Amino acid sequence: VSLHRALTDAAAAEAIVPFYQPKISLITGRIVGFEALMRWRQGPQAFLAPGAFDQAFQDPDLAVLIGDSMVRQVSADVRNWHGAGLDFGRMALNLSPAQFTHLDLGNHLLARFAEAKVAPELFEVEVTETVFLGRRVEHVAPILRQFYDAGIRIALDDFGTGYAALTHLKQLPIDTIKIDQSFVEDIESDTFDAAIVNSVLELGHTLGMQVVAEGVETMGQARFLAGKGCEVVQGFLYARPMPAAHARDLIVRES
Ligand code: G
Ligand code: G
Ligand code: MN
Ligand code: NA
Repeated sequence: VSLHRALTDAAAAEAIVPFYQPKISLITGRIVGFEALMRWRQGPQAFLAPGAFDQAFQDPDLAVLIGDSMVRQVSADVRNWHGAGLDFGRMALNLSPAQFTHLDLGNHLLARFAEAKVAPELFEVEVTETVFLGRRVEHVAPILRQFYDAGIRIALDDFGTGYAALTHLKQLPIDTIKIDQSFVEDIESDTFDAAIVNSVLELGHTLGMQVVAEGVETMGQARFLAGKGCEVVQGFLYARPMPAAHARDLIVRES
């Protein structure tokens, strides 16, 4: 079967599942939120990351199908955790350009949250700069405003790797900037990366935004980031993305 067909079937069978990776405060050491990341279940212990199948996302219908399946499953997990009185901070959902262009996404996402009986205030959405390409920004801006007004936070993902349009920071209701892991990797040895990270932290903080560093793998990187005033980090140093049951255990243990 083709990859496209296999993924369509997988989405219908809910075999594309969310894994969860915590975001950690460098100030308190505590979990301040999670990011939901899709994984394709191949067997009881075998999961594929999206890099292995994301070329199929060129088809917007498939991207929407899988994105919506993720939204439903993540909402159900959030409902479960919140209903049990667990404090996990905010749950971040990645949204792709296809979800913005092929759906009435503003109303759709809020309807999904209502169906699952979860408050929008429990969520953050992560968008990359690719959702603003061309003149899409005119379509996307009011949707982000609708999310923002409903209490959902907005994060700009992979910051600095795309069309670094600083005008987006000015025009859109952005709460959080996520520094891409490519800038974090060599932060201790590469003076360009260090300067870029430092500038993004300063820019974000001056604008009243939270700045999250991604891909933190070593204590050295974490210390460096803390020294530059970064408050929130995410990466293998703290935890890899994990299945829902493990994330729940982690929240119970840490609270
Ligand atoms: O988990 P991993 O680092 O392999 O994710 C790779 C990419 O896939 C990331 O850029 C991430 O934004 C994207 N991605 C992961 N989960 C989702 C999801 O649920 N929906 C969308 N639209 N993109 C996702
Ligand atoms: O594009 P986005 O930032 O949404 O994708 C995050 C991706 O980064 C996920 O696929 C996740 O599995 C991966 N990731 C998370 N933490 C680390 C890390 O510390 N190191 C590396 N190499 N990848 C990471
Ligand atoms: Mn992300
Ligand atoms: Na990223």
